[in-house]
Amino acid sequence: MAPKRSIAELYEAARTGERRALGRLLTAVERGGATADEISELAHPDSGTAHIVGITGSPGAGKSTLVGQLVSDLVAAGKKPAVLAVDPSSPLTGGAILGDRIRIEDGESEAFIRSMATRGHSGGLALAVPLAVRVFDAVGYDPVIIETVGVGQVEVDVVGAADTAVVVMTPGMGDAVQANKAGLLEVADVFVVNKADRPGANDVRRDLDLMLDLSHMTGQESETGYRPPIVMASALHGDGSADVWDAVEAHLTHLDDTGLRDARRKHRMRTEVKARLEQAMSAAAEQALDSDTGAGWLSKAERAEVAPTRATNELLALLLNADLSTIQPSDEEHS
Ligand SMILES: Nc1nc2c(ncn2[C@@H]2O[C@H](COP(=O)(O)OP(=O)(O)OP(=O)(O)O)[C@@H](O)[C@H]2O)c(=O)[nH]1
Ligand SMILES: [Mg+2]
Repeated sequence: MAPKRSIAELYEAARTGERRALGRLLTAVERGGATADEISELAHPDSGTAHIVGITGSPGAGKSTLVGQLVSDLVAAGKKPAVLAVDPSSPLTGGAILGDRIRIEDGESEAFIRSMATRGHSGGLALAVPLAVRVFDAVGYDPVIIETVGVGQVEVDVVGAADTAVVVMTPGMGDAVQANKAGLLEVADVFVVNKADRPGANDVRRDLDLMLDLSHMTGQESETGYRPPIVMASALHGDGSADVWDAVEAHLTHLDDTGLRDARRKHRMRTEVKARLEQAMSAAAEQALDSDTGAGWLSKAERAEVAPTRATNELLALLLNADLSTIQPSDEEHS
């Protein structure tokens, strides 16, 4: 058996195109902890060029079908796309893997498709997705496509932090209204009305157009003159994917022309560091509570000798004086 390779060795192998090494790095990214941090240190200097595209929309909207089509088109055009299909581990689906429906033809080995499970903790997603994207970028994949169901705030954040956010809708069920409620209207750079082979597709388009008219004065259109296009598609039948990608590329051109791509990068960095900070702070809070001092303040509060506010402030003072670098995420965060 070959000796176990170090993270640095795996990274170098992934850089030269070894898919198995890349797969192992991504598994480590998913687990988080110190190994994931090491991967981040290695990959960061090599990353920053890939076009990051988020694709979201309600369950079953046809995201994976569309992504599969886009990947075929991109590979045919000589590109090296990567796809990260984020699995929200929904109790409803029993954590069924979203990426399963992304079908890749034989010979399309230039593409790399990966499903990422979050194992029930939303903090993991906020940390693992940006790092996985960074790894894909660093080892030479471009574009990097993230597929996620647009249900929770974390998913909206993930997609909103992409260079280009694509929101997929379908006829019926008031999708446009739902997307508006979920906050997807603000983050969308391109709208796709998929399943345009079904009745009602034009109604969705009209609803969306109206909503864009209404948000016109406050949204990005008034600031930059960019109005998210609405692209009709029937991904299952191979229709519209080329138009979708044209719109995605036009958006990237818009970002470059206006200097907004840098703003997206900054926003992305802030979102990632904030998520890391929040996770570190939460781990630190647990540690403080488990310490002797923490137990002391807790029992004082229980005996009504101090109010919980006082106990909190005392522990907070302790935390802010502590060396945060010595605080490691607790084990259950990563198991
Ligand atoms: N009629 C029609 N059906 C489609 C179209 N695109 C996808 N579908 C079907 O819709 C169903 C869901 O497609 P997926 O691509 O898995 O949808 P998804 O948004 O990735 O689903 P989740 O990842 O589970 O949220 C499948 O049965 C597809 O065959 C389309 O353009 N027209
Ligand atoms: Mg899917």
